[in-house]
Amino acid sequence: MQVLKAQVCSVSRNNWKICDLKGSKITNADINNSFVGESLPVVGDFVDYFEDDWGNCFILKVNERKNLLARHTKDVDKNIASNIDVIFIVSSLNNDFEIEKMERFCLIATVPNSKIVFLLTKSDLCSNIDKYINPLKNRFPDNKIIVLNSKDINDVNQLFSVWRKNETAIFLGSSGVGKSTLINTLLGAEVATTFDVRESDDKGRHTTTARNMYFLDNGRKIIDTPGIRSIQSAQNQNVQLAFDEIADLETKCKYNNCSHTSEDGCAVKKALECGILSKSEFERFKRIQASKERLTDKGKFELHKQTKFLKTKKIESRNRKKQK
Ligand SMILES: Nc1nc2c(ncn2[C@@H]2O[C@H](COP(=O)(O)OP(=O)(O)OP(=O)(O)O)[C@@H](O)[C@H]2O)c(=O)[nH]1
Ligand SMILES: [Mg+2]
Ligand SMILES: [Zn+2]
Repeated sequence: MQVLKAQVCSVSRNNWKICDLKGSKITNADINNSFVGESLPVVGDFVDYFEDDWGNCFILKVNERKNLLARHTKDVDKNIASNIDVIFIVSSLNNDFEIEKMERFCLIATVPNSKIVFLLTKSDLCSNIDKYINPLKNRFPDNKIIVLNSKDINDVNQLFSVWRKNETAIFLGSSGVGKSTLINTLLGAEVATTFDVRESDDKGRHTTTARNMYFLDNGRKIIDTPGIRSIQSAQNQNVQLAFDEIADLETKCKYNNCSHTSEDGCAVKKALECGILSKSEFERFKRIQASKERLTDKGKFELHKQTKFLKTKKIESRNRKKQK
């Protein structure tokens, strides 16, 4: 059996597509029965795979990730993408804009070895841009903000000032903010489906359902994602980070035994620096954590669910073989 290398370029529920490193040849892939790893492959992952005599591809393992974007929910599907250099948090300049929502996206985007840039879309439809930019600047003074019309290539070219050749970027944001529209403008073709937002409140209709990576001619890669439902609105939500969100930050540090003081790749430090986490909040978290002896181990739970999924797959494939 010859072990080959590829990158995961599309994930939709439990369907994976892999491609060669230039993105020219794309094939469906399944998870091999012997798959080992803490979590299932996500878009952006470099993987080892093999091809059987019938041309079917099976993923054997995920190579070490530079970083992993994930969110904490009760869903199984909490991992978003990996190996990202630039995270564009996208919002439109209209009623859908909420600073609390940007904070939540920032939390997801706080991963090692990457930078966060805000994209404010639909500038062509907005008459008071300052109303949106000013609070964002106040909240995140260190992050770049780009204002644009997603359909205008001259505007979209601004992205290349923060996104270099051979870097991978991702669009994160609510439904309807123009993530797929940006993809189409970048590629100069209608490769991603887009759909009008609701007029009453500017909310999108969850048009994109898969995570897809696209290859630009200049060596850059871009990932389109579905609008995240749980971050649809932060109204009536406590702005402070939830307990499990801070716990989640700690799992994103580069080193397992990180002391969150001077290590590089420390996600907690990064969150403190960019202002989504305050020092007092973090102190409070540590106190509560110390007093809680049996903190539910989300990681183990997640792993348990994924192992269960793989087991089910094994049984299915065994049954298929029996039927043959
Ligand atoms: N005028 C204008 N319309 C825009 C702009 N960006 C996006 N749109 C429109 O907004 C609607 C939603 O855009 P999409 O690209 O589908 O949004 P999305 O973020 O991909 O949404 P989901 O796939 O549902 O997460 C479409 O009708 C787009 O044409 C913009 O900058 N200006
Ligand atoms: Mg879309
Ligand atoms: Zn740390």
